[in-house]
Amino acid sequence: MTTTRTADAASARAAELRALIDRHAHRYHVLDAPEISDAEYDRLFRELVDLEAAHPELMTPDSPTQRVGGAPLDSFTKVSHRSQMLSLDNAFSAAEVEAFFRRAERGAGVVDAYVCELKIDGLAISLSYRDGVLVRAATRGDGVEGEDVTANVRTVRTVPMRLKEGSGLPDSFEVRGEVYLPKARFAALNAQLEEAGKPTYANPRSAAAGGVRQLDPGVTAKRGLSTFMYQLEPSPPAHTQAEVLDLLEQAGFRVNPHRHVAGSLDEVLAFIEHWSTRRHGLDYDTDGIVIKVSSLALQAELGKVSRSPRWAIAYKFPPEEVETEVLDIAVQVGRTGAVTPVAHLRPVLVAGSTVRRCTLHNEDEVARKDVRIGDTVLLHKAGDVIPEIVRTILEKRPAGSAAWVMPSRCPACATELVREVGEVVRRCVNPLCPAQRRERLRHFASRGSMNIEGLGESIIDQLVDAGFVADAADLFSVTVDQLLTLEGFAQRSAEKLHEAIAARRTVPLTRLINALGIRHVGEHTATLLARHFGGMEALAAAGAEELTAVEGVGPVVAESVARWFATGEGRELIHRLDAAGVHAEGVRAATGGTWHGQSWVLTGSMETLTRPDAEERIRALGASPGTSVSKRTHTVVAGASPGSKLARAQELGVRVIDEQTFLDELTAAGG
Ligand code: 1X8
Repeated sequence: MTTTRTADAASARAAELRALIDRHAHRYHVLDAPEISDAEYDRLFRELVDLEAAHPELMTPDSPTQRVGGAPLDSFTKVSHRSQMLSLDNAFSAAEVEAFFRRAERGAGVVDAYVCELKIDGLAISLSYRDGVLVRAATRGDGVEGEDVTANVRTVRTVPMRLKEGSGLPDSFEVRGEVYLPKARFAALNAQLEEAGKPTYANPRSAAAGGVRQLDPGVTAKRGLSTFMYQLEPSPPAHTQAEVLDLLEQAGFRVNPHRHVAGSLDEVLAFIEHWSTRRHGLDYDTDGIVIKVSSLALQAELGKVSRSPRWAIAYKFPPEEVETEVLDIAVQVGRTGAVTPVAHLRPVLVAGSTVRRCTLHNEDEVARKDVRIGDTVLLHKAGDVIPEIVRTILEKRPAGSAAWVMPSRCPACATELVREVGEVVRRCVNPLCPAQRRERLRHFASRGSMNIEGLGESIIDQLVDAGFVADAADLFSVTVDQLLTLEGFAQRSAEKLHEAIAARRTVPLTRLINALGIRHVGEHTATLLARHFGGMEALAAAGAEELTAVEGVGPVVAESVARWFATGEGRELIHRLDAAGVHAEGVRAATGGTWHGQSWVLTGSMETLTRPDAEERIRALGASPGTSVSKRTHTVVAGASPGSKLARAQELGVRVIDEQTFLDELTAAGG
């Protein structure tokens, strides 16, 4: 019991927990070698949160619990760097790297070693430590002054809040490096933004910058940023750049493992060659190789010219832009009726894979780029992942070509397409459109939805063409005999697919919600809705207002969900799926609860309840315990020594009650 612990024991345990959590977080995030399970880690973390809540005087600014919170900032303060953050000169060829070698050796005499490092396409940051504790994080800015982004950078798991003991680093120093967003995170973030109908990021770099320059650290915390550090300012006790990297690693910073000490130009060129193709297999963007004179004494001797060091250069990989031809621009009808122009391309290899098609997003985008059928275009991959037409090469445009025009009718059902005010997409609004049906069925069966094994797109097409299936519910009444009439099926394969479909009559609620194909609802939103409502009936009964109260669900999404369940189509499908025996598993027994759909936030410590107990009682009444205060928060319960959440609640006019009132309301609500 934290409340009966003596102050000394509590203080000792808090220190112990901090050390344990730091150690395991480092093993997990930096070394990629966890020693304990996630659940065990969460348990330690939870214990520290509770302990600090019970003994606020034990809270320290470097506590791992401080990574998550922090009140949103209004703007960033300017801060000066300890010394100028330099920018690198570029080299675009082996000859230019050789010229750099000659310049360096002319200035410094013999250079025995160069360090080659991957150039990370992220955002430069500088971290200041004093007596082993992170005190400030700043963006590069103009190199002399940057912005104070400490609250945000504290949420980045690879940034140590406190250095390991005996790291041998100076009492006060800056360490510099890059913050970046892993490619996989970038793809997931954009998918989520697209799902919510919000603008997407052009590449991981801009998504990382958006994450660091966030006014709300809570948003930064969720983005999944990572870091690689490479410079120490001042540099003693190291004598070489190679030692600097080792020292940083030992102190607990994440340092890129792909580094190489080279003794000759040939060795440097071989390193460049090695990574020129292999870089596409990394989980982060690299746009070049940084080559540095390793000796720090020689670096000092070489100095800088204007804003660039004479002891380093950045070899830039040739941009991965390739030319190809637009064979056709087709339009695709999505499951929600959105009509998207898609360029069909002469197949080309770019950033490690062959590209045949590329979305042009919408008609405005086609017009802006003036891409035409027959054009030769420059193609690249945004964030090394998503193919994108950079521009058309006008000099190569064939004579007599015409600007592309969006069809005015649906290519599948000839219904007049509608473009709503303020929208960039045109939609087919015919709910019976065969193209939409087909896409909805594909989506229903797909891996992220019902995940029906063996039910791929071509079989769905066959089932629709044969007239066996018109909507998702029909899938469950397809017979083995019907399957046998389709091309490519034999007794065994027909039975297998029949069984696979039947096996997915019961799926997790998240999958079933996602499978419905509601506009703006993908895996992410489906998870939020499933967690909140616990069952399809509760979700179907919720109005737009109640949906908006779900954390992470905005008014556009709420409106879309409410409308779907209110229309004949939605109701009918739910009813037919139900009749076909399709159900969500693990549905909460009691739907509703007196506080159903409300978000309650706890701050400060309580005398009679531990935080987990309080949260459990909130959940039992159908509400969800939230971690941050927003306009949608129903109530904030303020215990002793409440934190910034109380101030935030007051600012937003959210209802605040004390512990006794909370207990009274729990009792009154039957909790
Ligand atoms: C910029 C970068 C450097 C390194 C990696 N990525 C970058 N974007 C490195 O040295 N490993 S150094 C640098 C700079 O000095 N502007």
